Amino acid sequence: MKRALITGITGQDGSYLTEYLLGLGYEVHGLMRQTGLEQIKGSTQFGAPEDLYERCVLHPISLDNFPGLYRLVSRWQFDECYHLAAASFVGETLADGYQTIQTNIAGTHYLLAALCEFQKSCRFYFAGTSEMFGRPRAAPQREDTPFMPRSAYGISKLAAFHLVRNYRESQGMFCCSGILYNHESPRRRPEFVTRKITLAAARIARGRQDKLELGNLDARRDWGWAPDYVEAMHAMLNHTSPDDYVVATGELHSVREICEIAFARAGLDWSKHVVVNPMFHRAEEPIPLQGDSTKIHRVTSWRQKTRFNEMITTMVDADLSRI
Ligand code: G4F
Repeated sequence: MKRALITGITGQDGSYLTEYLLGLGYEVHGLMRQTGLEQIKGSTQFGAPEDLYERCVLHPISLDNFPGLYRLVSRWQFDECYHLAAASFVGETLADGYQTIQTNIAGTHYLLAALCEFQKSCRFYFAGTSEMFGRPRAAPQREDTPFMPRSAYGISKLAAFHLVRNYRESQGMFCCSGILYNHESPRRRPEFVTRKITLAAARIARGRQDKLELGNLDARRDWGWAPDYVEAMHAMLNHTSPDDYVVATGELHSVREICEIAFARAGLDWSKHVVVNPMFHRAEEPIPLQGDSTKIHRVTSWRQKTRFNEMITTMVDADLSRI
């Protein structure tokens, strides 16, 4: 039986990856913060199965607890480590980004250093992001497109990405980074725009809310389905050699399109409920974040299965049934 360690196990991706790996017969271990069970209850409110974490071995160690990480990795042998934990909200200013930069870079370095010391053969996945491209010079972006991060989050992820590459090249470790574009699901936290919209559509349909305030309706992103993307992470670590891969749909859609699909699914006219609030506005780049996944398609059998419309309607249905 293979044993995997997941950091960020209670997040959207961590919960889907846990289900996927348990289904493949893995023994799954997860890192969580000391706040313990309360945090787990918090994550199940977004729709992970109630007993999911009872089927795992949980370790209450935060990423800044280097002695704790060191002890864990010296005691347990892991076949695969999925490093998903991160401070992950893009909409903060650089001046407020100290915590993001500290957590995302140092946490990755701690974990890699401990694995390198005690179990170099453990395969390591790092959750990179399209935010590393930030202000891209060309679209669609591929693995060789120059990085130009424009947020504390993107900068921290890019620094960690280079750490991962260095452990691969200088220490010979099996380290991969997935450069994942936006990926969504009913377990997405409501501060992200897809879930903010699907939840509001459901609440308005149920008479719990009247208006939804959004930023730029013309903002476009390459949005994929989170359960598909965790399968890409596993495919990378189970390939014959380590590398970095863009994981994206290659399609662009706008915030307005999400509103149209989500509100229609809830039986509503979006234009009667959505209002623009400049407080949520973020400057959009002239060249969009749009990924080219040719490489992972060529090298592994991974394919995206769920399309944009289905993703949004599934999220609305989940929110309608929860309210
Ligand atoms: O849902 P978002 O907040 O996601 P964002 O900023 O693209 O970040 C997500 O994807 C990244 C790429 O994979 C990850 F690195 C990151 O961790 C996270 O998962 O915003 C999406 C778009 C943006 O263009 C934003 O300006 O929606 C636009 N938007 C328009 N109105 C809004 C709103 N975003 C939010 N959160 N709230 C609004 O009212």
